[in-house]
This record gives sequence, C-alpha cells and structure tokens, in this order.
Amino acid sequence: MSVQQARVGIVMGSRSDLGIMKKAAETLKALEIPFEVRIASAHRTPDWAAEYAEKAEERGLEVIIAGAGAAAALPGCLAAKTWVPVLGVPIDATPMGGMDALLCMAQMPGGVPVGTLAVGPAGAKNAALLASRMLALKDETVQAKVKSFIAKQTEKVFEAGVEVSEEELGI
Ligand code: RP5
Repeated sequence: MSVQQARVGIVMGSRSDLGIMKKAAETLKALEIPFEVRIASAHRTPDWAAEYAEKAEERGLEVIIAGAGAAAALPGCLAAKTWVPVLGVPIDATPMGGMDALLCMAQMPGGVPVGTLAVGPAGAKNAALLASRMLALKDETVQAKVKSFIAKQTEKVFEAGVEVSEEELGI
C-alpha cells in the first residue's frame, strides 16, 4: 500500500487538542486530501515546531492547519518560519473559553499572517474546508470534491425541509 505525500499538515500544541482537531482530519479525509497530523508546541517543543515549519515547503506541504489553546502562539510561530499559509484554530482549553487563543491567533502583527478560524470544532472543520479551497484553485480534482461537498450540504438542508409548521413551533 503506497502512502500518499501529505499536502496539508495538521499541527496541534498538545494531545489534549486532538478531540477538536480530529474534525479537521475527518474533513480532509472525506475530501480525499492527503494530510499528516503532528503534535508540536510553541512553548514546550519550540525547536521541533520551528523545524516542522522550516521544512514544510521542501516536504511538499501546501497549507498548515495549527490548533492550540491558552496563550496559543503555535500558528504565529509556524507562520514566522515559513511562507506556506497557516490557518489557526483556537481551542477552548482554559477558563477563558477560547477567547485567549482566538486573540493570540487573530491579533498577529502586520507582516506575519495567520488565517484565524472559529473557536472549536467548527473552526477545525472550516480550516480543512478553507485549505481544500486553496488547493482547489490549481487542482481540478480537489475543486470537484469541494463543489460536490457544497452541493450535498445544500441538498441536506432541503431534504430536512425548509418549512416550519406551527406544530414544530409548539404554538
Ligand atoms: C496549549 O495549551 C495546547 O494547545 C493546549 O490547548 C493547551 C493545554 O495543553 P495541555 O496542558 O493539555 O497539554 O499549548
């Protein structure tokens, strides 16, 4: 069995982020986009995180998705070490409910961009969908899968019905 070269790197600050970041992996898998998943912390393993970002281009990664909670420096640290686009997923890991991580990612200084998504699972899912759309710009196969995902999503809404009765409203 041949292992496909990863095009998207999913990185997270701790194994405790896996429950949320799994959503990104599931989404890429459903779209048949090859990815890899790594644990790398900006604070606990800074050299490994920097090395991962430095080698991203030569290893064929086209987008990096980075999830972290608390003082979430990871996406910014990766973005500082590579030109490969970095998408950040803030994780709700402290009593601040993810607001700490959100601001760390969104408030990057001008010149070092991190494309910041929503806090939590929706952010992880959307990071994967956004990465797919980036790859789709120059890859017709991925583009077809992205378009099919959107069409199916729309179809599901109509299948569930768009009319709401008084009975459903309980009035
Ligand atoms: C961050 O600190 C990680 O991304 C995680 O969200 C948070 C807590 O990490 P653990 O203490 O659970 O390893 O670096």
